[in-house]
Amino acid sequence: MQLELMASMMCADYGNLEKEVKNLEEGGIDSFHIDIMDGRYVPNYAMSLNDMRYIANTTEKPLDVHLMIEHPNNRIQLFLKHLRKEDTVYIHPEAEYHPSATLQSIINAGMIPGIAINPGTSVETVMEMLRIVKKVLVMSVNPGNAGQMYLPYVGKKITKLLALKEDMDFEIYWDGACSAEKILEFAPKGVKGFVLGTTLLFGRGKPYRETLQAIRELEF
Ligand code: S6P
Ligand code: MG
Repeated sequence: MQLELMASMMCADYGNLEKEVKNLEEGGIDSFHIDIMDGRYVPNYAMSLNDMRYIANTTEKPLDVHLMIEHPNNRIQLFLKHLRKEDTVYIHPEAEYHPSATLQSIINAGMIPGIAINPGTSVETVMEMLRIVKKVLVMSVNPGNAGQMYLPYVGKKITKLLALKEDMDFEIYWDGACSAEKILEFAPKGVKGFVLGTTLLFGRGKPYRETLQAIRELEF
């Protein structure tokens, strides 16, 4: 199984953003993970619309847009109009009254619909949305910040999702504190992709190419 590796761009060096994008591309990254925050749904701001547009104009690789904003339905078109068909948009179901309507807007615009599931959110509460989405982003930390500790109870939820993914036709992705150990443990079970942040990729003093190659060579 070909692993998908996404770079968490809130962890990148903003003094050299274009160079960061190019180095990641040359290193073999599959897509760029864009953490959009509104300071309300999560206690941080991180990236915003202009950062997303800049990266969209700098690369032809897909974007993986993770909306951590209240009521995404009110603002979804602002994001969708800058995206391409191969891009994914994740919403947090708790952040909207009618999240399935927001997912439908993503589908209607031609992008790939996804939901992000917080550590404290159960599979049961998002069951109906699993029928709509193509991707499920499992948060193994609480959303809002990079560099947090892995929350071990999330593992049980991944096991539940793995049992549902074939019938309900979605893929599972990992976001938060992603280490080589976690990839080694969860990729063979069927987790399709991993968001790489400060734990494994950024600020480690190693060229991205070296890190990404080492991940691709992990033996499952
Ligand atoms: C967290 C965000 C994530 C982080 C990523 C950072 O709210 O959704 O995408 O940026 O988890 O990775 P790490 O290895 O620093 O936890
Ligand atoms: Mg994220």
